[in-house]
Amino acid sequence: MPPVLTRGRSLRVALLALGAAALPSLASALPFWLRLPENVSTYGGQIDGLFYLILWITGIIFVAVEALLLFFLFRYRHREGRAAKYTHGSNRLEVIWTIVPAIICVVLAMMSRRSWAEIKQSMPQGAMNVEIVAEQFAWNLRYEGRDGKLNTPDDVVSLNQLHIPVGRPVIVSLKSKDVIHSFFLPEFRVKQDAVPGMTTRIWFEATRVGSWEIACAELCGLGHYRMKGFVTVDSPEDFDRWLAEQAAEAAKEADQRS
Ligand SMILES: [Cu+2]
Repeated sequence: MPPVLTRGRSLRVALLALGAAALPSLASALPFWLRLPENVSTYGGQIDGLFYLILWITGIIFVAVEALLLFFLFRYRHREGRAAKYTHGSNRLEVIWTIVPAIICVVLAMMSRRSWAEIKQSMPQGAMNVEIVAEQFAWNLRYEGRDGKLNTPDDVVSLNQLHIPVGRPVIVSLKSKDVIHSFFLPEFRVKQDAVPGMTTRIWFEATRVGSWEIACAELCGLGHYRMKGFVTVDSPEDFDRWLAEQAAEAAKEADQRS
């Protein structure tokens, strides 16, 4: 027996199909200065689709409202001998412009819910773990060493240099030593506050090799502008080599000290 399509289900399927068909074309119709930066994250496309959809809806409403405002300013300008008329307004119009935005908000919430659950509420399997501690004005990074566990003697630490392998999810445990910072990777569509006294977990996965910037997106003090790091996405072999080099260097330094 074919699956029964209830009314709610058909509506959802129709909305998703409409969204899937319309979203890719939304970005290409925008001028370059309204487009988002390059996307190198597996879930970036979903987020961009929602952003562009909201931008189009609010953009069209903004232009229509401003055009009407100008039209009415001109149409009902002062003229000698024309008296103002008092009106109670229109109940029907008020119901329409209350219900239409409410429906738009509910549809957007339904469309965002799935992405939110996927990105924020569950962590991927087989991910690499990195601990990042923000402080005024730097990013302290800690990688799991050969044992695949964090906070053991073979951990590798680095300052402001985040290296990750391409095609493997990374889970970041984010902390702060002093004030609230915000870990921002624009090209990965990642932005998360680092709050003193708590650990926040986020994940992302790179789709291509390259180098981009880590920014702090929270005004965290006088040196906020120079709280900058770099994220380098390596091939898995290059990443393993980099991690081994860092571990060897740390071991040499420890030897020299003792
Ligand atoms: Cu900061």
